[in-house]
Amino acid sequence: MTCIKKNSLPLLALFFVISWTASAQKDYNLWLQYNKISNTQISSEYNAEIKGIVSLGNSETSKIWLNELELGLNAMLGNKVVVKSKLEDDNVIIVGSKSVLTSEIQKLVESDFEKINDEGFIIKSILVKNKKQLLITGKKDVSVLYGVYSFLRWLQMNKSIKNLNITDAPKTTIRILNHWDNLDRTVERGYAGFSLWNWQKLPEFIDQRYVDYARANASIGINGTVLTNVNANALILTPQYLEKVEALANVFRPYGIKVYLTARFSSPIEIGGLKTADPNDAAVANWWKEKAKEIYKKIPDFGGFLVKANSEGQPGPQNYGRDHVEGANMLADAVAPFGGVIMWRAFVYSEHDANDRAKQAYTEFQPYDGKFRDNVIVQVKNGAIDFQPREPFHPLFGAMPKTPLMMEFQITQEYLGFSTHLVYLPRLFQEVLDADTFQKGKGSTVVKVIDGSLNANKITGIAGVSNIGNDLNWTGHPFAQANWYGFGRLAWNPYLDSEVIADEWLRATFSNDENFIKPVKDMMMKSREAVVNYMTPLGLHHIMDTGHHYGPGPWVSNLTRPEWNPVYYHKADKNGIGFDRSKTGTNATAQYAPELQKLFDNLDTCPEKDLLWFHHVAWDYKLKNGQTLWNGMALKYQEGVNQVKEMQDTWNKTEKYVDKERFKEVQMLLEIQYKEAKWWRDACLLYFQQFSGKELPKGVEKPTQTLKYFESLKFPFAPGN
Ligand code: GCV
Repeated sequence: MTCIKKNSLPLLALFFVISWTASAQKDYNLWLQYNKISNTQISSEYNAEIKGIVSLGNSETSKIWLNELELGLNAMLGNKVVVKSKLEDDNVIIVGSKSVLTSEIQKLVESDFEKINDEGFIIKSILVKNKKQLLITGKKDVSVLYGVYSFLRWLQMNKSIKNLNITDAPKTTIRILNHWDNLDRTVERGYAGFSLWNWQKLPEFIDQRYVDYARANASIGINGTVLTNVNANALILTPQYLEKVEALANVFRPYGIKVYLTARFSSPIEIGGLKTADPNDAAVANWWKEKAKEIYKKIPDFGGFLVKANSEGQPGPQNYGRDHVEGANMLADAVAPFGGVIMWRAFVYSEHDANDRAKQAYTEFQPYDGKFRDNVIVQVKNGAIDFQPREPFHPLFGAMPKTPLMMEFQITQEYLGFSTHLVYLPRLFQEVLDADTFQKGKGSTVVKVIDGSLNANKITGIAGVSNIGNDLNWTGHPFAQANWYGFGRLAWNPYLDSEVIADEWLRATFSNDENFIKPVKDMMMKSREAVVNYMTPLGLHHIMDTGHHYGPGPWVSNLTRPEWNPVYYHKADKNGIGFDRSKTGTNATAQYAPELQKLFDNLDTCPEKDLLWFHHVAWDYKLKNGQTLWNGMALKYQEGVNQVKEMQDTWNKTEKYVDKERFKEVQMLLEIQYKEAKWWRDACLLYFQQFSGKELPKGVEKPTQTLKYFESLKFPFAPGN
């Protein structure tokens, strides 16, 4: 029996505090763990190749890269790397932007500089006066910083550095997080605590979290952040708040991150004392011009505004009989003199339009093609409804060739199990980016619309609705960090493979042990299909409980706006299930290029993953695997549940590769996910069974509760609402 002496208690407590802190620190450190390299061959190679650092320049950014290099190298190599003031020995890392390199070194990488844009970087083994050195450089300081993070990632992945020759540059200009953070620090659709921005203590109090947030973003190439919710509050534009925004911008600047704000269209009335916010009113236009001047005086590199107008009750130009172009262009004129942009959202649908909600954004926005100012970029969600587990790509992509369109992904898991379900989203993002729009013939993929290459657009961008809050681990679920990471990596290079990103993230976050990497990567890659299977298989969508969107609610039919009711989307009846968007239905298929229209219209060629998105299909319809639709659907729900069980089995075998705390956290979260996957399966199948009138097929577990029970569940305090 262990006996604890009385006076040893404080020591014991200290031990717990220390071990808790170290473990919690891991959660906090995201993918920047810089674990000590255990592979002796690799660590001796690194020790031989890295004898010191010579850092050139003395900007704030250069201090950051030097700190980061020291931190990363010391931790990974297990000894202190020497910082030198000049180049004497060989095997030194030389870090600095183009302008501070000696002409001899500049010459060595002349052709590499031609391959990169302003934000790109070069990492190259070079010979200077016959001595081997490693150069990290770029045209601007922030590009050097990107190079440093990329180099450290390389080491985190234990790759050889003997002969490096890397050039890399972002393929999009705006790589931005959209925080749906309110001024009271609640976060709309946020599942990781409260907002990071402590408005009450700003501008004087600079929370270390702001610095760490900027660091994490810079490490994956994110270069912008919209601090406030698209359901905007005009107060953010008052002097009282602008000085707080300025303080954040000052923290983010050396990390290459620009601050943007959401502009509430009615601000001239709410905080400007005007009687109208009509964009064609000279006083209104002038008010915005003056406001822009005021902001840029404080924040010279302010990025611009993100606007949600005339959508879900937000004010906009239509309140005055004007259109989106008039509204966006008026704001664009206000920020243009300072180099600002307007990101105008195309997420619109009206309760007064009885037509298919999925068609409305296209119908409204497509005719505006070519009418926006050069500094306007239209921000389009990945699908035509709303961030569902699976949606066909939004038909606007490729359909507005004369207008830059930016992608809006949702990193926070509003419709994908909040921060309790492990769902690796880069898989979903990649599916959308890889989709072929056929708008300029075969190969006109969404990614080519986004990077501007299809239509030679100058501004390009990808936005991600943030999943970050003040939870210790930032994102609620340790694996939700991979979605932040993956978003950033894809925003930098939307052609990257999601599996490669998962591999990087796992190595940088947990371990390089192949016995861990292989099964866990596999689990991540399958997790997206699992959530589709247990929530909305075969093209079903928006059948979540309404309002908070937590859990299943296919039965909900009593909300005033028809398109807020799940019954609007699944249309289950005695004859079958699904939304007929083909030419026999709402003809939404006509918004796609003719090749796709034909493909989607025809039941035989419509991809089964989108079947019920485009068609109302009989319960006895034969799927490609020979099952009837009813049986196939039920089996998909069961498959989703089984997949979560497999995820649990996989994770349970990883204990020896992961620290205790994160191992346990993920284990508990998977338990919730498993329970909720079964809830989804049982609730949906019991509900749909009323219409199909059929038995559950063999292999599908019988529900343990009644439909009445599931319908009675209420979640008054579901987060993020
Ligand atoms: C910020 C969905 C969400 C809303 C969100 C909206 C949007 O409707 O449920 O919370 O509002 O999308 O993207 O504007």
